[in-house]
Amino acid sequence: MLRFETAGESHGQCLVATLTGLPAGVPVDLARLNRELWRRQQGFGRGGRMKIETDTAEIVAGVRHSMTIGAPIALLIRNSDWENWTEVLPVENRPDSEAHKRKVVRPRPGHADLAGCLKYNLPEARYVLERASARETAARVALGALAKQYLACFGIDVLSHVIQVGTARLERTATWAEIIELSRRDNVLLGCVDPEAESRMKAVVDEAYRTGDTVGGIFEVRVKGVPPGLGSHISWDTRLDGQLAQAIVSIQAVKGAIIGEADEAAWNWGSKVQDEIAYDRSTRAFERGANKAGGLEGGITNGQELVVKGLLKPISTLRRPLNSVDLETREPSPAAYERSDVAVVPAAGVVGEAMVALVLARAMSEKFGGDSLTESRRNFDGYIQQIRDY
Ligand code: EPS
Repeated sequence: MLRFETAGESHGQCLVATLTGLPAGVPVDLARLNRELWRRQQGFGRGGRMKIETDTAEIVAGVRHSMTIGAPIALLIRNSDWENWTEVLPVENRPDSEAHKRKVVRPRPGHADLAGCLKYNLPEARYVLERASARETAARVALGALAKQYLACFGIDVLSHVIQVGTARLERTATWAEIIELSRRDNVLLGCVDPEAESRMKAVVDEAYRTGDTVGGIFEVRVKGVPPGLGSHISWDTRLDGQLAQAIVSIQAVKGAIIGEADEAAWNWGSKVQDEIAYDRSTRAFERGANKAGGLEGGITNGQELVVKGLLKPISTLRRPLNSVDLETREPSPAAYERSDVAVVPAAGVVGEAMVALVLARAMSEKFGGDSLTESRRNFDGYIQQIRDY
């Protein structure tokens, strides 16, 4: 079983992450991994922090000669900003520590600040926000890049694009070719395939900058080459749609996930939202006229493209702060403002890709097993033949 874990705080020394369960022999391309980290840092609406960081991963275990060896993979991503925080967040307490603390005593509505203070019995929110921060998603993207490289061995590709920022929406379906082209760009504005829609999205972010506000949106993750039969209808926790929804909603600021066109299906007639089944005798393949289900039926992949959307609420740190309460005086007080992002939808899409890739990689390793890639591929090829012969 594939397992992963991350550790690290936003202004600590580094982020660290481990991934256990990949078979030996998976090719690992560090430049490709770092390109994913770069993609996560892009987009109009990111704050000053992204000018400080140039995220790069150091793999310290589990990969040798550009190949997995079957052992746990461990990696770290250093925080360049750490040099500005060594006195604020030292590991060992010092006599002068109190003077250097940067306390956050006016919790931000919508952030983990207050709930985290209550739960962990902390007098102020610094330690809470350090870990709640979306900085952690850099570690997820690094692990997701490894999962993507494993999936690529089976012809599976995971990508994303932005379909909405605030009220500005892409009003058509993006083609796979457009999404590939988008992923190769060296200039990322808002991660939308359509220039006209993207300029409307930019106008919304401009307005947020002007008014001291923030804005959310919707990203869509698409996966090509998924075989039928990943996940299972047999139990609530084996359903792949549920696993994907959890993975997507676990991303900081993401509050909803949509599988396929579920948002349209919810108000439509049953006769209008299912993908009818046909059979081509010459290719011996089942076919669908559409993919409204987003490639999942009964919690099982059906061989169609996988489509999952993430709904991102606006970032909760506002330059024009909302009402809050001072934790020390208990008096009404505007919420704290720390340097922050204004819009992060394209970056969240890249994190969404990583989370989907990790869930799919786990489902693939569960179904096809194998201690080496050769063994996994043999099992995979045998299963694909079984599907062809069905
Ligand atoms: C974040 C606040 C900002 C973001 C950060 C998430 O960081 P800082 O407080 O250092 O300006 O830039 O995101 C990242 C650092 C990142 O790598 O995505 C927050 O409070 O969640």
